[in-house]
Amino acid sequence: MTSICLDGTWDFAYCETDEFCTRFDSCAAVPGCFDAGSALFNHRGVGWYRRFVEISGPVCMRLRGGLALRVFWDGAQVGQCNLPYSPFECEFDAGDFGRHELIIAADNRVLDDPRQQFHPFYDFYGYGGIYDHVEIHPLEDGISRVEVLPLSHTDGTVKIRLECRNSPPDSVRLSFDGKPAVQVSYADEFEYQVPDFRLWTPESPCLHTLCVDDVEVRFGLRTIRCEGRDLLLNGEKIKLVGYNRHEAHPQFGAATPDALTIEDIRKIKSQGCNFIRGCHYPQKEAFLDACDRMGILVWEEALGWGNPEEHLVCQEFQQGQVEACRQMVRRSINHPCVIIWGFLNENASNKASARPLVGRLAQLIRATDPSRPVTFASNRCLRDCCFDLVDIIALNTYPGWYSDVEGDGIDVIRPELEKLAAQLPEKPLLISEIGASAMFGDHSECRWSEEHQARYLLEALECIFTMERYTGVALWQYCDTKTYVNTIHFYGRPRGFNNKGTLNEYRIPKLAWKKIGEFLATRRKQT
Ligand code: ADA
Repeated sequence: MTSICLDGTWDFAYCETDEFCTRFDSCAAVPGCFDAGSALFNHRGVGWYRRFVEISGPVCMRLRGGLALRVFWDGAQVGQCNLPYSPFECEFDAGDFGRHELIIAADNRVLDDPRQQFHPFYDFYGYGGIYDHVEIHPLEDGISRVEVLPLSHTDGTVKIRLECRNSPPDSVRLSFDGKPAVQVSYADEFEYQVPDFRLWTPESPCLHTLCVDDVEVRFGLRTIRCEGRDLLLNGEKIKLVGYNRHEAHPQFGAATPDALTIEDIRKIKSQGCNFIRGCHYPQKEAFLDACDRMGILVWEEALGWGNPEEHLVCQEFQQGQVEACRQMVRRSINHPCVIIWGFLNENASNKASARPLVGRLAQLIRATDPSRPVTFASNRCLRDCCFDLVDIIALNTYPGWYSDVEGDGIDVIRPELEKLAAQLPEKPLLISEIGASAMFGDHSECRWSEEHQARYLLEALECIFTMERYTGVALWQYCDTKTYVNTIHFYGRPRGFNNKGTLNEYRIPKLAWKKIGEFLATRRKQT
């Protein structure tokens, strides 16, 4: 199954409506976001991308973009994805061998309609374009998909799941790590012991390959499960320490170059962290690959942000969420770095009407992948009524930052975290967001200064390390990120950015970054 990568310079046109475009008067990079560049900065409309491809017969095209994509092949629509950031597979018949016209329309218009998956009030910019590499491959008979789910970290047993195109063969060839293949009878699902297995851990992220007939996948052998208040990685209690990270950069939008993504992960790892929450949508493949290789533990989540009751009860919204979770799990299931599945960040989970959707998504994910815990990040904290539906309790809390308090607000962090720890049910408890804004270069020592932010985040970290009850923390956030200005966030988002990054949007460190590095280095020496 040889994929053709379609990255490069495509013909391009921009229109304000979605009328089919025939005049391509410009060019654009794929991957790329048309509204991040100077010509169409902040525009909302439809970007039309075109190129020609030589391929024939039944094919599958993989792409990821926003906010809504439509795919046209020789003028006819062959696919559509209304799920922003979602890894999308588009299958169609490419026809006879020859030169075919491929057009992808990326629509970034945002409607405030409950049926939509992206909303104007989300606190991150909804870029228009093709966010990730575009690949196309011929669909051939035989094995079409291989999933490997680790079952045991002690004897190396995995569950192998196979999918076939057309009728399954009687037997398949299995080869681990390039070793001589063994022939086994075909089954949709079976258990197997990986020969000479090595565990995947953050310290030693060993990876294996499995080749089933002609399909090769990479996987890591590790287990992750909840036991009482603890999260166990390979049977041992683990503390997660890291950041929330958006896939964004002012010059590239959501279509960040892989080099930047990999460098971000390297920085986070070398600072002494072991965890990234990929907020608030499915991640790009290069991110997951790099986390697999560098030993970073990942929380991957489906798109959602502060969705009110009105969205949660809307049939079309629910259907979109179900499909987004399905696509995310299907795409990322073999990545050992992913240890937590999430969805619906800060939904109205204090309302009973949230329970059907939260419960449905958790069940759906577990049915496809019973090997990882499921959660959502709650900002309803003690008022939440959905914690019984998920495996980990994850809280977004900003004590002393958003709350109205005297002074710098830092001394309220510990009491607040103690209060939450004392009152929440017996499940692993994670702080999925905590942070304070700092304007890059502000050294006034007041709120919004780099000094204040550094003190705030150090206190949060100190609490997490000294309070046994907490399974970990994802600080908010790795770097500053572009958001909307004309919404409810206006007063808290100077420059149109969420300024709670420990680096600015160009990855230049603020004081907090340096201080957190020192803090983690000292802790490493002590243990
Ligand atoms: C929320 C949300 C984040 C961000 C943050 C903030 O918790 O999940 O996306 O908006 O608040 O900066 O206020």
